[in-house]
Amino acid sequence: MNTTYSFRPFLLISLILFFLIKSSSSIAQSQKNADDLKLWYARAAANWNEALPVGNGRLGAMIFGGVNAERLQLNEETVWTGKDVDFVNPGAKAALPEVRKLLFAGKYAEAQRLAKEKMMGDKKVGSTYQTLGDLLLDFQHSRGDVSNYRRELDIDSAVARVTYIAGNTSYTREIFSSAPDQAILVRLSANKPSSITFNVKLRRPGNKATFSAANNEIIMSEHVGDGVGVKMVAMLKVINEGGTIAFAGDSLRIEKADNVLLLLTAATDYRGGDPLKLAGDQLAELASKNYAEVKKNHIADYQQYFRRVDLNLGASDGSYFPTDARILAMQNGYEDPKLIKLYYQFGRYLLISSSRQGGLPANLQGIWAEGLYPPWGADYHININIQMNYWPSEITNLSELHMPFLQFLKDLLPDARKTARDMYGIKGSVAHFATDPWHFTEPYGEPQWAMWPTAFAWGCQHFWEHYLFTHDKQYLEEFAYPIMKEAAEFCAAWLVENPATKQLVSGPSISPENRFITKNGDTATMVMGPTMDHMIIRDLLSNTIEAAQALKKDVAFAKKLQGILQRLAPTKIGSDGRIMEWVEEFREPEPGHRHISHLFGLYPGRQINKQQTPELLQAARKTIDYRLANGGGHTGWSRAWIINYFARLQDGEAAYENLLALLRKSTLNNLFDNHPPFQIDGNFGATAGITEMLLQSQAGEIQLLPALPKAWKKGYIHGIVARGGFEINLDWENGKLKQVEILSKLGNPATVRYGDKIVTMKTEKGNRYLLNADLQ
Ligand code: FUC
Repeated sequence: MNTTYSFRPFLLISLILFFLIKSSSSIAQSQKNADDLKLWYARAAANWNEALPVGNGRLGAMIFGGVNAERLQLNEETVWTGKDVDFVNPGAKAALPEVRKLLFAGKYAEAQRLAKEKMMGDKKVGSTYQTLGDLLLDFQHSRGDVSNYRRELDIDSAVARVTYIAGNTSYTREIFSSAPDQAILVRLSANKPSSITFNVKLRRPGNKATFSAANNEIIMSEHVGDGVGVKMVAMLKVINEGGTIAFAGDSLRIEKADNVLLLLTAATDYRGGDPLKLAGDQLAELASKNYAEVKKNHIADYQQYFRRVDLNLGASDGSYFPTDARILAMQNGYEDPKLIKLYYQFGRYLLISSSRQGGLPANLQGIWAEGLYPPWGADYHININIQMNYWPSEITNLSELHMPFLQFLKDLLPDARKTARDMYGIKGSVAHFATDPWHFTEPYGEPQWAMWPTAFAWGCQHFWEHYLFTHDKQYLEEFAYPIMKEAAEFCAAWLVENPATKQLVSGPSISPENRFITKNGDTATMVMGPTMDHMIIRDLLSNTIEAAQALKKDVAFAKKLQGILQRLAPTKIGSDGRIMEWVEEFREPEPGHRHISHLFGLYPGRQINKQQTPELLQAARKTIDYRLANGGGHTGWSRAWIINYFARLQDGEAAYENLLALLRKSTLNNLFDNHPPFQIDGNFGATAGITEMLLQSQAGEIQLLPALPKAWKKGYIHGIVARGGFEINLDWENGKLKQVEILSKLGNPATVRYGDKIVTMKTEKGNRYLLNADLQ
């Protein structure tokens, strides 16, 4: 791919023409409103993938912005069908030795058949995340009479706006989802009195919701999943200034108001309690408050997270154009550093808006999902996707927002213990490829994705990472370590000796969701000892040992884990120089497969690096190159992982090339990542990847600008975080470090590296240290 596109004047011209024809906004207006931290459009969303997301971690809306018909597609994070079910296959324990024997004998297809029959659970109760419903506004402005339309999402304040002129009146809709007040607010205003006339109602697909109305309120209720799921309630209150309000069928009709405020609350019984009372109490409390005050509190709450990081990658003309035009321009070869900045900060916006303490973690779609059957149930896939959601959390200074995922893993424990015991006859905790808010951990379906027992172990990496960034001993002792220990106990008992090599291997297991061709031409997936399992187990065991040492406890247990590590099958390089994914050098039916699991040790692990494992580093490079040469990176998250891989390989140009590819091929008009369809992991993975290009700290050093591409000649990133508790302000120019300011939050010593220069220094808690390009 050609990465050195230069700006082409004809593109700018074609963009201008494109938008003069397509929209009613003028270029002059566009220029006036150019802003780095706004997604904006000169037209309403034509479909869901163009709508704009707001969220407070729990309550979300996708804003379409139609002039005559506004739609807010609503979500509440606990609107799930399903229930807690136990579906361990009781025959698994007995089949386990036989499956292992077959695999050791190279009888892959037979082993797989047996595992499917005897080890998979039968999940009879389906579960899926669902929409809460829609908030619909019907304005009936006279058609053809609208100008100066603009729809925007300001990610610096987490407020969305729709503005336009109809007739001679300017209209403004302002929309946000407040965390302090747990509600979505829509404020409608106009520059002339008595101008606001519309109908408003709630709706839910499936026609099973019930509605009631009184006191300018509409209440929508449903026991979702036909009674197998949560009971949900959404409540809307309309407060008008001026004009009249009355019920009209299933809607409220507002006529000739000066301003109107719509308040929306919602609740379910997922955590107990009466949803009607929960939503009702929130609504009553909010209704007594002053709008300006509520908005101010929302913005302050949001900005305490968002404004911790500031990024500048250089100027571009792009920010004068609507966001969809900028994506189009990127697709046509234009490079737009300000769009990359917007995309980066949008990733942080999405985490702040979908993952708040006390709530569920961000699912496959964060919290934003349409309809009753979103792809993959918008569930928690734990064989890459949800882990990727949390890759940016610590490094982009959103450490608290990591907690919903850590708490969720803790909440899996009762089920994870039961599955370890009943399925494998082993102590400790285990989970397989996916789960849901009812916390199932058993495998079901096809062994190709399900027969994979290291999901929980991978999740445990996040416990240790949170500690590395915060050095919070109390958290480690009381919360994280006991869980890591249980997962390590499972792995210790799970590994078996390979009779041929005497090494310890994990299995039966897969390399997530990849397949291989056996010598006799069968396609299979299961082996004894897929590389990824060993990388994950090595990571978990090493982290657990370090945690035990930090807490000065469990000396004997740590020694036992050390012994296991010494016997664990090592990562091997194949005859073609690539890291081996499985135990043998199989032929691959899909050599560009989206999962590149066997490089876990490169990222998010820390087992492969230049200093200690140069051969593996070279082999990792070959592995990625081969995947890419065979069409790899075709899903958004896969491309995002590749950016992180190249950042860790310290190849800024390749990381940048893949970042451009992500924006060009896997990004929707609203900047959502495209799997396809929309899946949020790629947004989060790319935000992590951009950070990894600029700062790394996994190898005991704070490494500055490890993968800075030529395209980012001058810029800065302020407020990102390194392990050990350091907040970093980095500035560069002419492609070289200019200065770095390090805030020591914990008083730990710091080793700082820039290229070949290294300096080690003592620091004092709360002090800032300014170093120049020579690290002096
Ligand atoms: C993993 C991936 C798929 C998809 C799904 C939700 O299993 O292999 O591509 O992202 O999760």
